[in-house]
Amino acid sequence: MADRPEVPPLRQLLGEDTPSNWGKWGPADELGSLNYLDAAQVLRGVQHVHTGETFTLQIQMGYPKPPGDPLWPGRTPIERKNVVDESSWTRGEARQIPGGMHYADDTAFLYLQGSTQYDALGHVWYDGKIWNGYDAENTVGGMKKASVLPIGEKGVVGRGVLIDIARHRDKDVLDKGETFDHQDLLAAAESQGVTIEPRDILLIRTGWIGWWYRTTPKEFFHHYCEPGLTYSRELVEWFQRMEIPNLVTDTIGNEVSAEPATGVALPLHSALMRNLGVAFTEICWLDDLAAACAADSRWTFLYTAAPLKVVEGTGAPVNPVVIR
Ligand code: UVW
Repeated sequence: MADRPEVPPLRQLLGEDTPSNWGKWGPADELGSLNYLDAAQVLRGVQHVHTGETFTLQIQMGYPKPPGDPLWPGRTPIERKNVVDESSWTRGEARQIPGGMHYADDTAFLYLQGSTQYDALGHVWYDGKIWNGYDAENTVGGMKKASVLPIGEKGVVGRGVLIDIARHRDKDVLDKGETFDHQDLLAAAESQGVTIEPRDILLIRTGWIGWWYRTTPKEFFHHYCEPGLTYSRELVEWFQRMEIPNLVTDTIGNEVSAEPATGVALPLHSALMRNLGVAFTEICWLDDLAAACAADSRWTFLYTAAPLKVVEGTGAPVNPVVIR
């Protein structure tokens, strides 16, 4: 049998001295780099509203026809079930309400990461520790620490900047496994005529989710490897130095699925989310926003979002709203 190259453990890839923000906001912190988004950042974001156009960044939940919803392999789409409707009264099953109002009710089974979502900071870990050094035992049976709840309680508001890597590379969508790093982001920003500033909420468009709706699941998942940011020590240091609070992309995983040099899966989840406390927002719809930004060459705006306040949740659906 041919030798298979060893995939190094995360600790080895990232190094023992990997950049970390653990303890920066105290031993009880569960918000991580979202702490950077104070009132001054909200007011800075407001300064980038010029026309009042609004854009919602969530994809539809329960897309009604093929291909359905884009999901990380192994997750299943929302199962929404109507349990009360007009037929409940026709059949005489529903309770009469004084005044005669009728109503409809639904239930839903869903993966909390099964649509546009915020990951809880404790969503991923290695070496038995989640964000801020909390023991991974806190994830058992529900997240007792670093769940999505503190993000929902806070709300995420600040200046957003969109970097359109697909447009920069003159493509509708990046190729499977295609990578880019912070230097590419800076080059794309320069060509867009925008500067990424400290504490910006960083939105990156690859065209990947748009492609989901134009192709078939078979093609999408064939040799599955999403395009995206790829790990380097310099990139992690750049995120830390720039105090980026939130990474928002139109991919399912916010980074290339496997780091090309070593094959390590999703190392930036650990390097940025676990170690720096950067909030991850995934599966966003950025095509309409990008088209508007390109049309008037304005790539900054007010970004607002608040994931659902799911107690002990590993993540939660969200519909971010951008105001230009
Ligand atoms: C995984 O948890 C694997 O991915 P995501 O952060 O995209 O939900």
